[in-house]
Amino acid sequence: MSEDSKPLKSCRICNNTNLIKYLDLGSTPLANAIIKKEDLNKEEKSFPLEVMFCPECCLSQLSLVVNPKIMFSNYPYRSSISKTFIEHCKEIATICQHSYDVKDSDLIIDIASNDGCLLQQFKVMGSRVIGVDPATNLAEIANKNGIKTINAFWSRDIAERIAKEHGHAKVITAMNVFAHVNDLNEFVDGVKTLLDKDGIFIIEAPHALHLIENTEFDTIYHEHLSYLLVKPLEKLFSKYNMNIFRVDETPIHGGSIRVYVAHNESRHTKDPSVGMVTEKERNGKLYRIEGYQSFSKRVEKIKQDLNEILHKIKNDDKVVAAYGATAKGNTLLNYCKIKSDLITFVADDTPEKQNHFTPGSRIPILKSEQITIQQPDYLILLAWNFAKELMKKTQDYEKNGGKYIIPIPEVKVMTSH
Ligand code: DWN
Repeated sequence: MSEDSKPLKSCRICNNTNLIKYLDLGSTPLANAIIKKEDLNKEEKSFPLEVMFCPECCLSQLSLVVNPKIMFSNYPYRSSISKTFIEHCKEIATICQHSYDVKDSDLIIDIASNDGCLLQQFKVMGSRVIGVDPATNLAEIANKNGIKTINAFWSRDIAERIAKEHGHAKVITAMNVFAHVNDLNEFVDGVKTLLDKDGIFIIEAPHALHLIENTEFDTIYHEHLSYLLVKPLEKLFSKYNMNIFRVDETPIHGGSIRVYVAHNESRHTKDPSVGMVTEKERNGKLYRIEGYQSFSKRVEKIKQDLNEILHKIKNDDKVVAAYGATAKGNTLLNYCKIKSDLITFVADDTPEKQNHFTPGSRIPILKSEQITIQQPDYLILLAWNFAKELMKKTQDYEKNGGKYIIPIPEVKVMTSH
Protein backbone atom coordinates (compact mmCIF):
# COMPACT_ATOMS: atom_id res chain seq x y z
CA MET A 1 0.00 0.00 0.00
CA SER A 2 1.77 3.19 -1.16
CA GLU A 3 -0.73 5.87 -0.45
CA ASP A 4 -1.37 7.20 3.11
CA SER A 5 -4.87 5.74 3.19
CA LYS A 6 -7.56 4.11 1.06
CA PRO A 7 -11.34 3.79 1.41
CA LEU A 8 -12.76 0.44 2.50
CA LYS A 9 -14.55 -1.05 -0.52
CA SER A 10 -16.27 -4.04 1.11
CA CYS A 11 -16.51 -5.94 4.42
CA ARG A 12 -13.12 -7.48 5.25
CA ILE A 13 -14.75 -10.73 6.41
CA CYS A 14 -17.69 -11.37 4.01
CA ASN A 15 -17.02 -8.90 1.14
CA ASN A 16 -20.49 -7.38 1.46
CA THR A 17 -20.50 -3.89 -0.12
CA ASN A 18 -23.68 -2.56 1.57
CA LEU A 19 -22.14 -1.27 4.78
CA ILE A 20 -24.12 1.11 7.01
CA LYS A 21 -22.43 4.08 8.73
CA TYR A 22 -23.53 4.57 12.37
CA LEU A 23 -20.86 6.87 13.80
CA ASP A 24 -18.87 9.81 12.45
CA LEU A 25 -16.20 11.29 14.75
CA GLY A 26 -14.99 13.78 12.15
CA SER A 27 -11.38 14.06 10.98
CA THR A 28 -8.67 13.37 13.54
CA PRO A 29 -4.89 12.93 13.58
CA LEU A 30 -3.44 9.45 14.15
CA ALA A 31 -3.81 8.41 17.79
CA ASN A 32 -0.17 7.56 18.40
CA ALA A 33 1.34 10.30 16.23
CA ILE A 34 2.80 12.14 19.21
CA ILE A 35 4.65 15.35 18.29
CA LYS A 36 8.24 16.38 18.99
CA LYS A 37 8.69 19.97 20.29
CA GLU A 38 10.62 20.94 17.13
CA ASP A 39 7.72 19.74 14.95
CA LEU A 40 5.01 21.79 16.61
CA ASN A 41 5.08 24.27 13.71
CA LYS A 42 4.42 21.46 11.20
CA GLU A 43 0.92 20.65 9.97
CA GLU A 44 -0.51 17.32 11.11
CA LYS A 45 -2.27 14.85 8.84
CA SER A 46 -5.87 14.09 9.78
CA PHE A 47 -8.10 11.30 8.51
CA PRO A 48 -11.88 10.73 8.62
CA LEU A 49 -12.97 8.48 11.50
CA GLU A 50 -16.27 6.74 10.65
CA VAL A 51 -17.63 3.35 11.73
CA MET A 52 -19.67 1.11 9.42
CA PHE A 53 -21.82 -1.93 10.28
CA CYS A 54 -21.96 -4.97 8.00
CA PRO A 55 -25.55 -6.30 8.12
CA GLU A 56 -24.37 -9.61 6.56
CA CYS A 57 -21.74 -10.79 9.06
CA CYS A 58 -22.21 -8.09 11.78
CA LEU A 59 -18.62 -6.82 11.76
CA SER A 60 -18.14 -3.12 12.59
CA GLN A 61 -15.24 -1.53 10.74
CA LEU A 62 -13.79 1.85 9.80
CA SER A 63 -14.63 3.31 6.38
CA LEU A 64 -10.93 4.03 5.79
CA VAL A 65 -7.68 2.03 5.96
CA VAL A 66 -4.60 4.06 6.94
CA ASN A 67 -1.26 2.70 5.71
CA PRO A 68 0.01 0.44 8.55
CA LYS A 69 3.61 1.39 7.79
CA ILE A 70 2.80 4.97 8.87
CA MET A 71 1.23 3.79 12.13
CA PHE A 72 3.32 0.81 13.24
CA SER A 73 6.92 1.07 11.91
CA ASN A 74 7.92 3.13 14.95
CA TYR A 75 5.51 2.73 17.87
CA PRO A 76 5.56 4.65 21.18
CA TYR A 77 3.25 2.27 23.08
CA ARG A 78 4.86 -0.20 25.54
CA SER A 79 2.78 -3.09 26.91
CA SER A 80 5.08 -3.54 29.92
CA ILE A 81 4.39 -0.10 31.42
CA SER A 82 1.24 -1.41 33.08
CA LYS A 83 1.62 -3.89 35.97
CA THR A 84 -2.01 -4.87 35.47
CA PHE A 85 -1.16 -5.95 31.91
CA ILE A 86 1.95 -7.88 33.01
CA GLU A 87 -0.21 -9.83 35.50
CA HIS A 88 -2.71 -10.37 32.70
CA CYS A 89 0.02 -11.87 30.52
CA LYS A 90 1.04 -14.21 33.36
CA GLU A 91 -2.57 -15.42 33.52
CA ILE A 92 -2.61 -16.23 29.79
CA ALA A 93 0.68 -18.14 29.94
CA THR A 94 -0.56 -20.09 32.96
CA ILE A 95 -3.81 -21.06 31.19
CA CYS A 96 -1.78 -22.37 28.23
CA GLN A 97 0.54 -24.32 30.55
CA HIS A 98 -2.21 -25.89 32.68
CA SER A 99 -5.11 -26.28 30.25
CA TYR A 100 -3.25 -26.96 27.00
CA ASP A 101 -0.21 -28.78 28.29
CA VAL A 102 2.42 -26.40 26.94
CA LYS A 103 5.85 -27.97 27.55
CA ASP A 104 9.43 -26.67 27.58
CA SER A 105 10.19 -27.69 24.00
CA ASP A 106 7.01 -26.16 22.59
CA LEU A 107 7.25 -23.18 20.25
CA ILE A 108 5.22 -20.11 21.22
CA ILE A 109 4.70 -17.31 18.69
CA ASP A 110 3.32 -13.87 19.62
CA ILE A 111 2.15 -11.69 16.74
CA ALA A 112 2.60 -7.94 17.43
CA SER A 113 4.71 -8.89 20.42
CA ASN A 114 5.58 -5.26 21.32
CA ASP A 115 8.38 -5.21 23.96
CA GLY A 116 8.00 -8.95 24.63
CA CYS A 117 5.70 -8.57 27.62
CA LEU A 118 3.68 -11.77 26.99
CA LEU A 119 6.53 -13.91 25.66
CA GLN A 120 8.54 -13.10 28.78
CA GLN A 121 5.96 -15.10 30.75
CA PHE A 122 6.23 -18.11 28.42
CA LYS A 123 10.04 -17.87 28.46
CA VAL A 124 10.06 -18.02 32.26
CA MET A 125 8.07 -21.23 31.90
CA GLY A 126 10.87 -22.63 29.71
CA SER A 127 9.14 -22.47 26.31
CA ARG A 128 10.84 -21.53 23.02
CA VAL A 129 9.51 -18.10 22.09
CA ILE A 130 9.55 -15.93 18.96
CA GLY A 131 7.89 -12.55 18.56
CA VAL A 132 6.96 -10.76 15.36
CA ASP A 133 6.50 -6.97 15.45
CA PRO A 134 6.73 -4.29 12.72
CA ALA A 135 7.95 -1.58 15.12
CA THR A 136 11.73 -1.34 14.81
CA ASN A 137 12.09 0.46 18.17
CA LEU A 138 10.12 -2.24 20.01
CA ALA A 139 11.79 -5.21 18.29
CA GLU A 140 15.13 -3.72 19.35
CA ILE A 141 14.02 -3.47 23.00
CA ALA A 142 12.63 -7.03 22.99
CA ASN A 143 15.75 -8.54 21.43
CA LYS A 144 17.90 -6.66 23.95
CA ASN A 145 15.74 -8.22 26.69
CA GLY A 146 16.46 -11.68 25.27
CA ILE A 147 13.09 -12.14 23.54
CA LYS A 148 13.84 -13.24 19.97
CA THR A 149 11.76 -10.87 17.82
CA ILE A 150 11.44 -10.67 14.03
CA ASN A 151 11.00 -7.04 12.97
CA ALA A 152 8.27 -7.42 10.32
CA PHE A 153 4.53 -7.36 9.71
CA TRP A 154 2.95 -10.82 10.14
CA SER A 155 2.43 -12.61 6.82
CA ARG A 156 2.28 -16.05 5.25
CA ASP A 157 5.93 -15.68 4.22
CA ILE A 158 7.02 -14.98 7.79
CA ALA A 159 4.96 -17.99 8.95
CA GLU A 160 6.60 -20.28 6.37
CA ARG A 161 10.05 -19.01 7.32
CA ILE A 162 9.48 -19.70 11.01
CA ALA A 163 8.02 -23.17 10.28
CA LYS A 164 11.06 -24.05 8.14
CA GLU A 165 13.61 -22.86 10.71
CA HIS A 166 11.84 -23.73 14.01
CA GLY A 167 9.01 -26.16 13.27
CA HIS A 168 5.30 -25.69 13.93
CA ALA A 169 3.93 -23.66 16.83
CA LYS A 170 1.98 -25.12 19.76
CA VAL A 171 0.56 -21.69 20.62
CA ILE A 172 0.20 -18.58 18.48
CA THR A 173 -1.08 -15.47 20.27
CA ALA A 174 -2.40 -12.21 18.84
CA MET A 175 -3.02 -9.69 21.64
CA ASN A 176 -4.60 -6.41 20.59
CA VAL A 177 -3.63 -6.81 16.95
CA PHE A 178 -6.44 -8.71 15.17
CA ALA A 179 -8.58 -5.56 15.12
CA HIS A 180 -5.64 -3.68 13.58
CA VAL A 181 -5.34 -5.90 10.49
CA ASN A 182 -6.82 -5.06 7.11
CA ASP A 183 -6.06 -8.25 5.17
CA LEU A 184 -7.43 -10.89 7.58
CA ASN A 185 -7.12 -13.57 4.91
CA GLU A 186 -3.34 -13.18 4.64
CA PHE A 187 -3.14 -13.05 8.44
CA VAL A 188 -5.18 -16.23 9.07
CA ASP A 189 -3.46 -17.99 6.19
CA GLY A 190 -0.16 -17.41 7.97
CA VAL A 191 -1.54 -18.73 11.25
CA LYS A 192 -2.97 -21.82 9.54
CA THR A 193 0.45 -22.48 7.96
CA LEU A 194 2.44 -22.32 11.19
CA LEU A 195 -0.02 -23.74 13.73
CA ASP A 196 0.65 -27.33 14.91
CA LYS A 197 -2.19 -29.81 14.18
CA ASP A 198 -3.34 -29.66 17.82
CA GLY A 199 -2.02 -26.15 18.36
CA ILE A 200 -4.13 -23.24 19.61
CA PHE A 201 -4.40 -19.74 18.19
CA ILE A 202 -5.47 -17.17 20.80
CA ILE A 203 -6.85 -13.77 19.81
CA GLU A 204 -7.52 -11.15 22.48
CA ALA A 205 -9.22 -7.88 21.57
CA PRO A 206 -11.79 -5.42 22.88
CA HIS A 207 -15.34 -6.78 22.55
CA ALA A 208 -17.73 -4.59 20.55
CA LEU A 209 -20.43 -5.51 23.09
CA HIS A 210 -18.69 -3.31 25.70
CA LEU A 211 -17.80 -0.65 23.14
CA ILE A 212 -21.50 -0.15 22.44
CA GLU A 213 -22.98 -0.83 25.88
CA ASN A 214 -20.43 1.35 27.75
CA THR A 215 -20.07 4.02 25.05
CA GLU A 216 -16.30 3.38 24.82
CA PHE A 217 -16.10 5.47 21.65
CA ASP A 218 -12.59 6.66 22.51
CA THR A 219 -11.31 3.17 21.65
CA ILE A 220 -12.24 4.03 18.06
CA TYR A 221 -9.19 5.30 16.20
CA HIS A 222 -7.40 4.54 12.92
CA GLU A 223 -5.26 1.71 14.35
CA HIS A 224 -8.49 -0.18 15.16
CA LEU A 225 -9.89 -1.12 11.74
CA SER A 226 -12.42 -3.66 13.14
CA TYR A 227 -14.64 -3.87 16.26
CA LEU A 228 -15.01 -7.52 17.01
CA LEU A 229 -17.88 -9.88 17.82
CA VAL A 230 -17.62 -13.68 17.97
CA LYS A 231 -20.22 -14.19 15.21
CA PRO A 232 -18.23 -12.62 12.33
CA LEU A 233 -15.05 -14.32 13.60
CA GLU A 234 -16.76 -17.72 13.39
CA LYS A 235 -17.60 -16.92 9.77
CA LEU A 236 -13.98 -15.95 9.04
CA PHE A 237 -12.40 -19.09 10.53
CA SER A 238 -14.90 -21.44 8.89
CA LYS A 239 -13.36 -20.32 5.57
CA TYR A 240 -10.04 -21.87 6.75
CA ASN A 241 -11.37 -25.15 8.21
CA MET A 242 -10.67 -23.69 11.60
CA ASN A 243 -13.10 -23.13 14.47
CA ILE A 244 -13.55 -21.18 17.69
CA PHE A 245 -13.72 -23.72 20.54
CA ARG A 246 -13.60 -21.42 23.59
CA VAL A 247 -14.21 -17.75 24.44
CA ASP A 248 -13.13 -16.07 27.69
CA GLU A 249 -14.52 -12.70 28.70
CA THR A 250 -11.96 -10.50 30.46
CA PRO A 251 -12.25 -6.92 31.85
CA ILE A 252 -8.92 -5.80 30.34
CA HIS A 253 -9.03 -2.72 28.08
CA GLY A 254 -12.65 -1.91 28.84
CA GLY A 255 -13.91 -5.48 28.28
CA SER A 256 -12.24 -7.91 25.89
CA ILE A 257 -12.82 -11.36 24.45
CA ARG A 258 -10.10 -13.99 24.37
CA VAL A 259 -10.94 -16.32 21.49
CA TYR A 260 -9.36 -19.77 21.20
CA VAL A 261 -9.12 -21.16 17.64
CA ALA A 262 -7.96 -24.54 16.30
CA HIS A 263 -7.86 -26.56 13.08
CA ASN A 264 -11.16 -28.44 12.52
CA GLU A 265 -9.32 -31.76 12.63
CA SER A 266 -7.60 -30.98 15.98
CA ARG A 267 -8.46 -32.65 19.32
CA HIS A 268 -9.99 -29.46 20.71
CA THR A 269 -13.77 -29.58 21.13
CA LYS A 270 -16.13 -26.62 21.32
CA ASP A 271 -17.19 -25.63 24.84
CA PRO A 272 -20.37 -23.83 25.93
CA SER A 273 -18.57 -20.48 26.39
CA VAL A 274 -18.80 -19.80 22.65
CA GLY A 275 -22.60 -20.04 22.59
CA MET A 276 -22.87 -18.06 25.82
CA VAL A 277 -21.01 -15.10 24.34
CA THR A 278 -22.90 -15.14 21.04
CA GLU A 279 -26.11 -15.25 23.10
CA LYS A 280 -25.00 -12.07 24.89
CA GLU A 281 -24.24 -10.46 21.54
CA ARG A 282 -27.70 -11.43 20.25
CA ASN A 283 -29.40 -10.15 23.44
CA GLY A 284 -27.38 -6.95 23.07
CA LYS A 285 -29.07 -6.52 19.66
CA LEU A 286 -25.65 -6.34 18.04
CA TYR A 287 -26.62 -8.45 15.02
CA ARG A 288 -28.89 -5.71 13.61
CA ILE A 289 -28.23 -2.03 12.86
CA GLU A 290 -30.99 -1.07 15.31
CA GLY A 291 -28.64 -2.01 18.16
CA TYR A 292 -26.23 0.78 17.15
CA GLN A 293 -28.63 3.64 16.57
CA SER A 294 -28.53 5.25 20.06
CA PHE A 295 -24.72 5.07 20.19
CA SER A 296 -23.86 8.39 18.53
CA LYS A 297 -26.29 10.27 20.83
CA ARG A 298 -24.57 8.83 23.89
CA VAL A 299 -21.20 9.80 22.41
CA GLU A 300 -22.43 13.35 21.88
CA LYS A 301 -23.56 13.52 25.52
CA ILE A 302 -20.10 12.62 26.82
CA LYS A 303 -18.64 15.42 24.68
CA GLN A 304 -21.12 17.88 26.15
CA ASP A 305 -20.67 16.74 29.77
CA LEU A 306 -16.87 16.74 29.57
CA ASN A 307 -16.73 20.24 28.08
CA GLU A 308 -19.19 21.52 30.68
CA ILE A 309 -17.22 20.16 33.61
CA LEU A 310 -13.80 21.28 32.30
CA HIS A 311 -15.03 24.81 31.52
CA LYS A 312 -16.66 25.08 34.96
CA ILE A 313 -13.41 23.98 36.64
CA LYS A 314 -11.50 26.57 34.60
CA ASN A 315 -13.99 29.30 35.52
CA ASP A 316 -13.41 28.35 39.18
CA ASP A 317 -9.67 28.97 38.53
CA LYS A 318 -8.89 25.34 39.20
CA VAL A 319 -6.35 23.24 37.26
CA VAL A 320 -6.84 19.94 35.43
CA ALA A 321 -4.12 17.54 34.31
CA ALA A 322 -4.40 14.02 32.89
CA TYR A 323 -2.80 10.62 33.45
CA GLY A 324 -2.11 8.30 30.47
CA ALA A 325 -1.15 9.73 27.06
CA THR A 326 -3.34 7.04 25.56
CA ALA A 327 -4.36 6.47 21.96
CA LYS A 328 -7.95 6.43 23.19
CA GLY A 329 -7.35 9.72 24.99
CA ASN A 330 -6.50 11.33 21.67
CA THR A 331 -9.80 10.28 20.14
CA LEU A 332 -11.58 11.69 23.21
CA LEU A 333 -9.67 14.99 23.32
CA ASN A 334 -9.81 15.66 19.58
CA TYR A 335 -13.45 14.69 19.15
CA CYS A 336 -14.41 16.81 22.21
CA LYS A 337 -12.15 19.62 20.94
CA ILE A 338 -10.28 19.82 24.25
CA LYS A 339 -6.84 21.47 24.20
CA SER A 340 -4.10 22.74 26.52
CA ASP A 341 -6.22 25.67 27.73
CA LEU A 342 -8.34 23.12 29.63
CA ILE A 343 -5.74 20.42 30.43
CA THR A 344 -2.27 21.67 31.44
CA PHE A 345 -0.30 18.44 30.93
CA VAL A 346 -0.69 14.68 30.43
CA ALA A 347 1.45 12.45 32.64
CA ASP A 348 2.80 9.21 31.21
CA ASP A 349 5.42 6.71 32.42
CA THR A 350 6.38 5.63 28.90
CA PRO A 351 9.85 7.12 28.17
CA GLU A 352 9.07 7.16 24.40
CA LYS A 353 6.09 9.47 25.01
CA GLN A 354 7.58 11.93 27.51
CA ASN A 355 8.62 15.41 26.32
CA HIS A 356 6.33 15.09 23.32
CA PHE A 357 2.91 16.62 22.67
CA THR A 358 -0.44 14.90 22.12
CA PRO A 359 -1.60 14.79 18.47
CA GLY A 360 -4.16 17.46 17.56
CA SER A 361 -4.85 18.76 21.08
CA ARG A 362 -1.06 19.40 21.50
CA ILE A 363 -0.92 19.01 25.28
CA PRO A 364 2.58 18.45 26.75
CA ILE A 365 3.32 14.87 27.88
CA LEU A 366 5.39 14.88 31.07
CA LYS A 367 6.75 12.43 33.63
CA SER A 368 4.17 11.40 36.25
CA GLU A 369 6.23 13.00 39.04
CA GLN A 370 4.72 16.27 37.80
CA ILE A 371 1.43 15.19 39.38
CA THR A 372 3.02 15.45 42.83
CA ILE A 373 5.11 18.53 41.92
CA GLN A 374 2.26 20.54 40.39
CA GLN A 375 -0.63 18.98 42.40
CA PRO A 376 -3.41 19.86 39.90
CA ASP A 377 -6.92 20.12 41.43
CA TYR A 378 -8.26 17.42 39.12
CA LEU A 379 -6.70 14.47 37.27
CA ILE A 380 -8.59 13.06 34.29
CA LEU A 381 -7.72 9.40 33.82
CA LEU A 382 -7.43 9.01 30.05
CA ALA A 383 -6.25 5.43 30.76
CA TRP A 384 -9.57 4.76 32.52
CA ASN A 385 -9.08 1.05 31.77
CA PHE A 386 -6.22 1.13 34.32
CA ALA A 387 -7.98 3.47 36.79
CA LYS A 388 -7.33 1.20 39.80
CA GLU A 389 -3.58 1.02 39.10
CA LEU A 390 -3.30 4.78 38.44
CA MET A 391 -5.23 5.67 41.60
CA LYS A 392 -3.00 3.36 43.63
CA LYS A 393 0.05 5.08 42.15
CA THR A 394 -1.29 8.57 43.00
CA GLN A 395 -2.55 8.01 46.57
CA ASP A 396 -0.51 10.96 47.90
CA TYR A 397 -2.02 13.21 45.24
CA GLU A 398 -5.48 12.26 46.48
CA LYS A 399 -4.46 12.61 50.15
CA ASN A 400 -3.42 16.19 49.31
CA GLY A 401 -6.93 16.91 48.07
CA GLY A 402 -6.69 15.88 44.42
CA LYS A 403 -9.79 14.49 42.66
CA TYR A 404 -10.17 12.16 39.67
CA ILE A 405 -12.31 12.57 36.56
CA ILE A 406 -13.30 9.39 34.70
CA PRO A 407 -14.71 10.13 31.19
CA ILE A 408 -16.15 6.67 30.24
CA PRO A 409 -18.85 5.21 30.34
CA GLU A 410 -20.08 8.61 31.59
CA VAL A 411 -18.21 11.64 32.87
CA LYS A 412 -17.74 11.36 36.65
CA VAL A 413 -15.69 13.13 39.33
CA MET A 414 -14.65 10.52 41.86
CA THR A 415 -12.32 9.45 44.63
CA SER A 416 -10.54 6.07 44.91
CA HIS A 417 -12.68 4.87 47.85
O1 DWN B 1 -4.92 -1.66 21.00
C1 DWN B 1 -4.14 -0.92 21.56
C2 DWN B 1 -4.08 -0.88 23.04
C3 DWN B 1 -3.87 -2.25 23.57
O2 DWN B 1 -3.04 -0.09 23.49
C4 DWN B 1 -3.23 -0.07 20.82
N1 DWN B 1 -3.77 0.14 19.49
C5 DWN B 1 -2.84 1.19 21.46
C6 DWN B 1 -2.92 1.20 22.93
O3 DWN B 1 -4.07 1.93 23.28
P1 DWN B 1 -4.04 2.97 24.50
O4 DWN B 1 -2.89 3.85 24.36
O5 DWN B 1 -5.38 3.58 24.59
O6 DWN B 1 -3.80 1.90 25.64
P2 DWN B 1 -3.64 1.88 27.19
O7 DWN B 1 -3.09 0.57 27.50
O8 DWN B 1 -4.89 2.28 27.86
O9 DWN B 1 -2.52 2.98 27.48
C7 DWN B 1 -2.13 3.22 28.77
C8 DWN B 1 -1.24 4.46 28.76
O10 DWN B 1 -1.10 4.90 30.09
C9 DWN B 1 0.15 4.18 28.22
O11 DWN B 1 0.63 5.29 27.50
C10 DWN B 1 0.96 4.00 29.47
C11 DWN B 1 0.25 4.89 30.46
N2 DWN B 1 0.36 4.40 31.83
C12 DWN B 1 1.23 5.05 32.67
O12 DWN B 1 1.88 6.03 32.31
N3 DWN B 1 1.39 4.57 33.94
C13 DWN B 1 -0.37 3.32 32.23
C14 DWN B 1 -0.22 2.84 33.50
C15 DWN B 1 -1.00 1.67 33.97
C16 DWN B 1 0.71 3.50 34.40
O13 DWN B 1 0.88 3.11 35.55
